[in-house]
Amino acid sequence: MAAKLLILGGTTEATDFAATAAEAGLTGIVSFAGRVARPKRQPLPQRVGGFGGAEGLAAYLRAEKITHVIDATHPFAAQMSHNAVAACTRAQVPLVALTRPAWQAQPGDTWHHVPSIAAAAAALARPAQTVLLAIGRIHLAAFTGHPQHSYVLRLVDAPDTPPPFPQHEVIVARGPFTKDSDLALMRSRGVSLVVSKNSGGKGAYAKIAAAREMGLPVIMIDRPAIPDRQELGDSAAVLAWIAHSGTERGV
Ligand code: 3Y8
Ligand code: NAP
Repeated sequence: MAAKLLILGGTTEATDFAATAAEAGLTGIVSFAGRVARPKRQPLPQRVGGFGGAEGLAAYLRAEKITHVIDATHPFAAQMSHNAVAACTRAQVPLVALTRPAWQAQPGDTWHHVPSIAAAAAALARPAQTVLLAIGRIHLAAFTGHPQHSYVLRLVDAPDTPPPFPQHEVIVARGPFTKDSDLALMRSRGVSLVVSKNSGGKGAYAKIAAAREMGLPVIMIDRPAIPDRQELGDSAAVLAWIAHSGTERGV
């Protein structure tokens, strides 16, 4: 039976792999949660919306006769990754994660590692500053306990209600970002502190490189725990895995 892939997307790596798979003549579908108004067009057919938990995903895998799942979601999409492990075990479908390594501090970096979004908010208990809060929209509410700061908020879509911060500016922009554009943004706003997830990859790194150049501290949120699964680091390795794991199952 020919391979039919489900790519759990939402990252640069997912888009790159979808192009690789399309060029290799593979069929499949790229899946988005529906977090932003217009998800990026993919080189394969795409779907938008949750599956209804691990159970819903297992049912989807069976109904769509998916032969391989590639979890290329963001390292902070921990629930999706948990569900993918559970559903692929239940539906007996091979699963691999396409991941990118966490960023490592370079000489000149001043990082304060925190284990969670809540811990990052707690670390803002300090005198008023201008803070670049570039962690998206979903977790903004966690930071409302420190209204002394002036926040520069970067969001993919314009918010339908003003974010709950007395002093804030919304920058509506979608990555990937460049160091020069982030330097210009951070200098023009007088940013003196950056809050970031340790997302890895290139698309979100610009603010980290800009902080280093400006000698600014970064509150760096470490990644959430994700269950054990096979992890690969590039599209070619995933293509090889698809070829190999297919034969293993005798499909
Ligand atoms: C909907 C789908 C591609 C993928 C591009 C990557 C890079 C640019 C940088 C900052 C950091 C942030 C955020 C970010 C980046 C890439 C990648 C990445 C960070 C899109 C996309 C979807 C999302 C969802 C969105 C979250 C938000 C997070 C903004 C597409 C553009 C902050 C993560 O408004 C919301 O609800 C936004 C939600 C999850 C985190 C959050 O908690 O708010 N991503 N981002 C996916 C879906 O519906 O399934 O249109 O491309 C994808 C990308 N965003 O193909 O080029 O690979 O990581 N995304 C973070 O890293 O901290 C911005 O501003 O400096
Ligand atoms: P999450 O908290 O791990 O997942 C919450 C629920 O959203 C999941 O249980 C699932 O709903 C649905 N979901 C998540 N990703 C999905 C996908 N690719 N396709 C279909 N349903 C999905 O997820 P998240 O952190 O909100 O991330 C959502 C999306 O944004 C993912 O595609 C991720 O790659 C992308 N993204 C996230 C971040 C981030 O910082 N979190 C950054 C960049 C991109 P059901 O349980 O109903 O199936």
